Amino acid sequence: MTVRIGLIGVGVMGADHARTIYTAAGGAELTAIHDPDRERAESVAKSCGGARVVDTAERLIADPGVDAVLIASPDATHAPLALACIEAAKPALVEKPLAATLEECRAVIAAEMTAKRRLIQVGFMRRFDPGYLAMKQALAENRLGAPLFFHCQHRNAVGPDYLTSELVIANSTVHEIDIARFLLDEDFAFVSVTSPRASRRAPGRQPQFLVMETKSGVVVDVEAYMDSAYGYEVKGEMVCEAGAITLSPNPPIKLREAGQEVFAVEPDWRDRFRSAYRDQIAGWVASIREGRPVGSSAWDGYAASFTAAACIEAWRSRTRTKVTLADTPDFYK
Ligand code: ISE
Repeated sequence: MTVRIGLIGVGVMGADHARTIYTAAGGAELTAIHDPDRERAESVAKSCGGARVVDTAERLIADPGVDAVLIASPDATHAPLALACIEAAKPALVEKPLAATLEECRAVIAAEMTAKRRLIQVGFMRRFDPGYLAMKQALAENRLGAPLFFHCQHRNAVGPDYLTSELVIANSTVHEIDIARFLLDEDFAFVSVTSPRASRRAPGRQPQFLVMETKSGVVVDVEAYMDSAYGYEVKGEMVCEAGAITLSPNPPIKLREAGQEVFAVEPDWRDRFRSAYRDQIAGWVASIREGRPVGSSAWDGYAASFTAAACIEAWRSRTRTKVTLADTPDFYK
């Protein structure tokens, strides 16, 4: 069975997903596209095999020729569209964050539980990155003993204008929150956040430094700097009792030239996580065909946003803040 995918939103990320489905997703085809900017939708459709352009997101979801929906529209639309997909009993891959508010996250979870079907996957693509997967495997083998620290760095070359100090947490470090939960298989108990002064390149937002303590006592720290100027970079090192596991830099080659050793740094996350995005879509398509969920669930999306909200509270109050997330419901285990 070929999974016929409808794509909502073809901005930066949506257009990239369209190309990934068109060029790399076996067993799936891009059948329909909706974007409020019709011209943009038509141009992406043309470059990706000629998918139909549909007038509204609601029509695309209801379209009998669409088996599953990829939601890559602005954050505020994620929850209403995810709810419409659950109502139509269609699986949906929702770009992160799951919703713009925690209340909306809870509404998506409640709808899925009422429907008694796991239909929502959240686009935390790092769970499909070969580096993080190898790290998870190494932890599972337990040769290095228990994890103690997880040091993370997350740098973007240039943050968008709308990115506030709070969004550095809710929009960017939410990736570290999700990947730490995935790798360590547990939730956070306490979080603290502090920030250096804003860079003169982006006076409107501060970089963030998060220290998050898991329930079993692992310390996860994240430096998040969205205006590094030099490129996009994500680092991770898991320090265990008897060794450490470090993500290798992504590029396959280094150059020695004119007295220097250099390697290229990707301009943004689409190149850095190219294979993760591809494997995420392939995993989603396979999960639809086989009827078993993969990747981040709606609960994982909620847990990440809930923890991010606790971090924002900790940043504003300058205090170590308790994370009061409920236990994962059995439905999501
Ligand atoms: C962006 O929205 C993403 O999702 C990227 O993966 C992340 O690294 C970046 O910081 C975000 O702004």
